[in-house]
Amino acid sequence: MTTNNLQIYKLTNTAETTLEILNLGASVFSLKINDIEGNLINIVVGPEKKEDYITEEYLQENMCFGASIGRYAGRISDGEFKLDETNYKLFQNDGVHLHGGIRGLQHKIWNMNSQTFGENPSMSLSCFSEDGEEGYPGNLKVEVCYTLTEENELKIEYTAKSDKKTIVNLTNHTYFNLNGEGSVSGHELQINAAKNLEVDAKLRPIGILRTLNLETEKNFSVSKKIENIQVDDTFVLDKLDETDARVYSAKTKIELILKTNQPAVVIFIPKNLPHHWNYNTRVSKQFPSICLEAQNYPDAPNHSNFPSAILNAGDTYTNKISYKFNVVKD
Ligand code: FUC
Repeated sequence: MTTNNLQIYKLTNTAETTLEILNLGASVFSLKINDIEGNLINIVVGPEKKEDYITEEYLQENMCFGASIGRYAGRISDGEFKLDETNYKLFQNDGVHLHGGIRGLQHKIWNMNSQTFGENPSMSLSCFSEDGEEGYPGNLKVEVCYTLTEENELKIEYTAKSDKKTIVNLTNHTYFNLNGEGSVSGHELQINAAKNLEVDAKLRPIGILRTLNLETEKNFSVSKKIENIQVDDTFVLDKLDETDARVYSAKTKIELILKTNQPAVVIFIPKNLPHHWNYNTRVSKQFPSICLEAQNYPDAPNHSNFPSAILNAGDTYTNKISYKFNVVKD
């Protein structure tokens, strides 16, 4: 892959909000939004240059900045699963198949299909994963549609179709920082989830849904400030409310509301980010960003009590994610 293959596409709505999408991984490269004082700030954290996304370090780190992830987002234990009495072996590293493996969709160049301008601008990109790639059955066609509404809602819709029975779990992996700089410690977080998934030392789900008690520092069912803690957890969405999660910064007064048709959200607040490249915003070394990855449960193909991740031949998989941004006025 060369730099010549890399393209950035832009959507701008009438509120001046601008979204940039990189064709590598159909990744959210930046999202610039007006804060309470009318300053346009980039609330998406990622490598500064598009060329950074095709370095060997980028591939190895697999941090998936802004990326569309698949064929299976999250972990699959031992890189194995069974479908109709057939065992499938996937690429794995130390007992874990992560984010679709080393040739996951996040490392492919996606095709630009179409783009609309004016009000509620949108774009659609697609990619293809052939039968047997990384060990998955079925030729899989994947499409993503990004829409930026006039109300500052970023709508992401993934669809996928296979010619054979397979498993699929896609998500978007954007790192947000609602201050456009510094740390997300101090942002408020609320997740409409009473349970998370219990995992082993390699972060592989063991099949148990754990009720979060109120004292647990990772219980965000009531809005609270993000402290200096690393979070890498799957929250099981209650689905009792209109919204699924909310992040808010009192500094910029920017609020992010997540809504999805998915059963879970993986919240990822890394302690640090890799140092191989510069970042596009001046983030702190510690707790610089938060990802809200709407998806099915990791390792669902290996747990009969988890929602099914099976996609039958000819059926359409759909994952709808809405990140709505409001500037809260007192
Ligand atoms: C999240 C996490 C992983 C990983 C990755 C980049 O999905 O669950 O642990 O580090 O993102």
